[in-house]
Amino acid sequence: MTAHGVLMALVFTTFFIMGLGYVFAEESLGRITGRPFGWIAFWIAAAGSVMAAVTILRGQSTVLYTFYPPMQAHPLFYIGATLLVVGSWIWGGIIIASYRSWRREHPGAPAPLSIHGMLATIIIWYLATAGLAVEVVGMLIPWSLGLTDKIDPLVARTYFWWFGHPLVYFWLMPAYVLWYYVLPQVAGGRLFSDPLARMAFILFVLLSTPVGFHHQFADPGISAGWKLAHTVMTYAVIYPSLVTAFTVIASLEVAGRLKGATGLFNWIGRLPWSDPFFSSVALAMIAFVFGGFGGAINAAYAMNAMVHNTAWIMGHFHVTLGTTVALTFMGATYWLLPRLLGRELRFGLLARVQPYLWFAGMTLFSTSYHIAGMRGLPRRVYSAALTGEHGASWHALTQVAAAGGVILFVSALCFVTVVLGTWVAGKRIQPPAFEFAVPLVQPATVGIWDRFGLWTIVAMLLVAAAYGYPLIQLLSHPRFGSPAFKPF
Ligand code: HAS
Ligand code: CU
Repeated sequence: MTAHGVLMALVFTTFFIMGLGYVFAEESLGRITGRPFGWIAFWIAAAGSVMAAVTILRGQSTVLYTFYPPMQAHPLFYIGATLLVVGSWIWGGIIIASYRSWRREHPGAPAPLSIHGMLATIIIWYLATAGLAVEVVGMLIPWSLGLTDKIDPLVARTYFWWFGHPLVYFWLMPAYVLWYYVLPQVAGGRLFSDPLARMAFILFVLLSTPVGFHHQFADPGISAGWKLAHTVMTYAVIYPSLVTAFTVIASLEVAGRLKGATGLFNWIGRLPWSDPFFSSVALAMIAFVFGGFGGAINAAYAMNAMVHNTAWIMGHFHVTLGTTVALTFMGATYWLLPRLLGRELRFGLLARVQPYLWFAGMTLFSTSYHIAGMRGLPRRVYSAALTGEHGASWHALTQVAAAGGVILFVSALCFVTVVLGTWVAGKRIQPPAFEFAVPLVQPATVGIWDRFGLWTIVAMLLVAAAYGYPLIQLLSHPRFGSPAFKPF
């Protein structure tokens, strides 16, 4: 389970996002400044990932992907994870350098929307990983090396969730870039509004981080007032996703109407549902209706008490991360491969079926886990036998989830088959051009949403406001600490 969580949630996403950033730097800016550093970053991140994975597979780091202390992993797990992040930091620096080099040649022009979105992602990532660095470098590594004998779980968790919530937008925003900047083009439409997209990205920069306590409602030692403040911010950060829902659907409606649809809803049928990129993203969006709705439930203090630490949460993050983000990335792979490799997609039929299989599998998996969670099935608890009074009401649901898991596995096999088949045996073709969505109205000059320096400062102030006082309060109490636990 730890390997699954770490490799899917942290490794797969980070590498895909780094690659996507390079594609946009190359295609939208015409350059990758400091390319050799990109390779250094890649190898650092790869070495770190392998290091962490080996200690997990050897059974020395059974800590799940949130690596909550006082469960303790092998030092190389934490060091490996740190190297993955260091690689991503270098990557962020390269994208920023590419942008700055482009900016010198294009004074006064707004950045291409893809780069705008990637820059916002990178700023969030730097703000978020600051918290992670304090936790991992300041607490977990010395403790796992035996330099300190106790750890304070609550303080560590607080640093972790400073990182952990913006982490989910680090995953989501590159998907949004694809929705705004590629999807309308593939669907044959226009981007409905460029400024709305830019605004949404900046709102994420501001609001992604000061929300982490919505993962710690059940934790003692953090006052209710601060939990409420983070709740309010969480509801605020839902807004840019609602804006995204509006803008992207409007863009798709434009596409359908350009293809001749005139009725209220018949534009939906005119969309290219058999194109694997389009269907992946469209299904990813439909999943996010449920993922976002569930998120709003999680964020409500009282309702959170019903779902916290239950299987509901696994249901939630398999629709959001496991479908909205992962399916968008898989769909984007179908769009990228011919362009990057100059090869036609091999096994096209599998590519067309795969997104639907994923959606079907995840519907079974996630719905049953949401329900099981409401019936109290705990998460993060190892139980091979679901027996007893409660067990019976969970058992059938976990069987449905397992059936979903089998469909997901088949879908993943289809994906890997198409990717490998295309890579080694796809028919050679002239690589199709990278074509990006054209907005209905092209922004002429730099506007308020392009002022990255300003928004970064505001975001830093918001992080300081959200975490400064609670952390001082936490650290000012006598801390006792916990010895390490290795449950397996
Ligand atoms: Fe979450 C827990 C709240 C979004 C991931 N979340 C998690 C965990 C993960 C995760 C991994 O407040 C577990 C952490 C752990 O291990 O403990 N989450 C939210 C909220 C949002 C949200 C308010 N989460 C995400 C995203 C994730 C993600 C995105 C990954 C990528 N989440 C929580 C909370 C917890 C939590 C609590 C802690 C629970 C606990 O107690 O432990 C919001 O960002 C959601 C906003 C989204 C929307 C949806 C907009 C809809 C769109 C699509 C429209 C499409 C349509 C159909 C209409 C409001 C953009 C299209 C039609 C066509 C024809 C194509
Ligand atoms: Cu969160």
